[in-house]
Amino acid sequence: MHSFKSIKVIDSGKSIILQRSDDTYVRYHSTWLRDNALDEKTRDVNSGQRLITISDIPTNISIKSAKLDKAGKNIFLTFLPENKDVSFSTNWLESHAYDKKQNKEKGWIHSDLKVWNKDMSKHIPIINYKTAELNKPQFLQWLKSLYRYGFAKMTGGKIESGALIQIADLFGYVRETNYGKWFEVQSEVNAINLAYTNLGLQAHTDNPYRDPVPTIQILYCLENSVSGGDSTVVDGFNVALRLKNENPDYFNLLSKYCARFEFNGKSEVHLQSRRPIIELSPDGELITIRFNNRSAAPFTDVPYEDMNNYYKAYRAFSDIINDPSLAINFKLNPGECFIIDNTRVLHARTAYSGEGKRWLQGCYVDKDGLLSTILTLSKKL
Ligand code: NM2
Ligand code: OGA
Ligand code: ZN
Repeated sequence: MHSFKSIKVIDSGKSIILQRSDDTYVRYHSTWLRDNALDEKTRDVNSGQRLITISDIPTNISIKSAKLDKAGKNIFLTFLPENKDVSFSTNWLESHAYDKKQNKEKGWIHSDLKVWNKDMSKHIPIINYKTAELNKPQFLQWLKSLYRYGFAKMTGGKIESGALIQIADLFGYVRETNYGKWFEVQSEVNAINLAYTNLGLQAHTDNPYRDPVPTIQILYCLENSVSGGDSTVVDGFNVALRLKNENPDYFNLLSKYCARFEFNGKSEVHLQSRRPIIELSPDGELITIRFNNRSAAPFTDVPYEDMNNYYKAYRAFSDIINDPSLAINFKLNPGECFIIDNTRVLHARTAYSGEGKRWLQGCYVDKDGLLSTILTLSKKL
């Protein structure tokens, strides 16, 4: 619960300044406040959506008066030239404050996320399918962990084809691609993708050649009686942070230039993308890792002068990805699956052969649905 001690109009009505109980200050602009007014002429009561456009706000807008209630819990503003009264709660203002130090360091990560290494092997977020269905508080905790670590496991699923879709339906919506609503990960003759062979696969993110890239991936085991075929997951954000720590120039090269990715199989599909291996938002947030040796296209967006170092950086990134101290290893059993944030966590498998069969199914799910489920479930519980 926040409260303010004082309020003042400053800058000829173009802003207000509020004094907090700890004597720090926070400012807001008149245009920003008017744009974000919460009254029913500005925000539709049913949808919560904004009814006005930015063009509707007078360019000469200013704040005529600003008052604070006794408890310091609400503020009351009058805007000119509309002569419009608007109020805001202190809590709303604090949770939307922008008058603060901006994070300028490249490669920061959201405070809800936690990077991990091999040590997480002992506390992998794991839930039983039935529990996930029936115990919503436990399910919510598990979803939050999936978001926080970009990795979680589920056990006790049905050993039947398509069971993974029931898991996807628990928290989101399947993203259908040319590989289908879900795909069979099995060794095939004349495989259209190396994933459909018995070869080992270096840790990678899926489908970097797709735009937008698939966000959540479920890999579900129906049979795994071969020798080999073990799974590995690696936190790509941790890899990127370690690269930055060891060699900031390498980190910069991989985030500054676009790589290219391509899938041009014999089937009727030709996918291409142009994105950095380490993608940062304009304000430096680490947002997406794209890494897949099988689908990297020739890099043509790195200047000649930087290509040597770019390759050194690419190799250094790969070496960290291969470092066993960052990896969690396990063998999936029938009815088990793992779920990863494909924009962050890489996955690998060892080669397999011999007697028996290995049959996984995979699908992609949109991450916005996961976040939405976390928020709505949190409100409900
Ligand atoms: N599969 C399994 O991104 C990739 O090409 C990895 C994806 C074919 C959907 C394999
Ligand atoms: C994939 C993949 C891993 C496995 O299908 O994308 O990486 O364990 N498979 O077969
Ligand atoms: Zn894969």
